[in-house]
Amino acid sequence: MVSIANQTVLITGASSGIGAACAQVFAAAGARLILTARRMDRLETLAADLKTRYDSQTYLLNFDVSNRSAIEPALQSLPASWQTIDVLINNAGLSRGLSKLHEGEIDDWEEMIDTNVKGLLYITRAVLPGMVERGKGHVVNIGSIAGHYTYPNGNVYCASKAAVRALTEGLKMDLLGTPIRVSSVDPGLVETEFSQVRFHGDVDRAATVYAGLTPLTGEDVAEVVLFCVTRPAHVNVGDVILWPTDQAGPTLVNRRPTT
Ligand code: NDP
Ligand code: 8X3
Repeated sequence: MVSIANQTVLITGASSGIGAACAQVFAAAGARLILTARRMDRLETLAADLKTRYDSQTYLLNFDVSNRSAIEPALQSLPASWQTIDVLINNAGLSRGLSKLHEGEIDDWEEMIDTNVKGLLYITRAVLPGMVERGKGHVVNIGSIAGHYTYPNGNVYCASKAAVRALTEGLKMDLLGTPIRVSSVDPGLVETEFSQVRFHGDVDRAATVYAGLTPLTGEDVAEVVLFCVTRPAHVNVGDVILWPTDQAGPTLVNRRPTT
């Protein structure tokens, strides 16, 4: 295992769920963290917690990953001591809606594609040249089982994660001959705010997604991300599919009766 201590790790979507768990796990391992999201109050609370627990150094950036013109200025605003990014965790993402394509909300599609695909591209395009120039870096994309297996009514979300899978593969090819590594961690059901966002704030409907089964936690995913980036330099973990034990397919889950 190679140490991540004092390496600079940029995590998108660190205000919740898997991204916030990555912040915790990487802070515990001694990394310096650039945390990004739209909800700055969440990031501030998280950074204070990381300072108390681990005496972590953090730098917060407030931008929408789908706002192309916001990303370069945000990264350029980093102080010199934060400009060298060693690890980029492309985590920010969301699903909106779960409906047949011919009944889908086009605004929902736009938001998913703009965030999950275009946002990931924008931030990668901004961060990666520095890694290539320095001959050091690792990009970890948070994909999904949805990028491997399409499920009914998942159409556009699944397509966005299939795009992430293609981009991970393409990036690895384009970076061949450089020491830059590219990984994808692709979980099944993880209990976060994901389903609340998918169902536009319907907390009760979101809870039914995880009812009677034991889903993954954000920390389960974060530990695999840490595993990927702490392998020796000659080892590139390409793609990890991470299932809850209670899940064997996107719609094939083991639910115990709830009373
Ligand atoms: P959460 O809703 O808990 O967290 C999503 C994070 O993404 C938040 O921090 C949110 O921050 C950020 N985000 C969303 N849209 C934007 C945007 N336009 N600009 C900047 N940040 C944004 O969900 P998860 O933690 O579950 O999701 C994280 C990733 O994991 C996503 O890519 C998701 O697709 C993927 N995933 C999730 C699974 C699950 O079952 N939960 C399974 C497989 C993959 P803010 O709103 O403050 O901007
Ligand atoms: C999130 C997991 O199965 O809800 O990517 O699409 S799933």
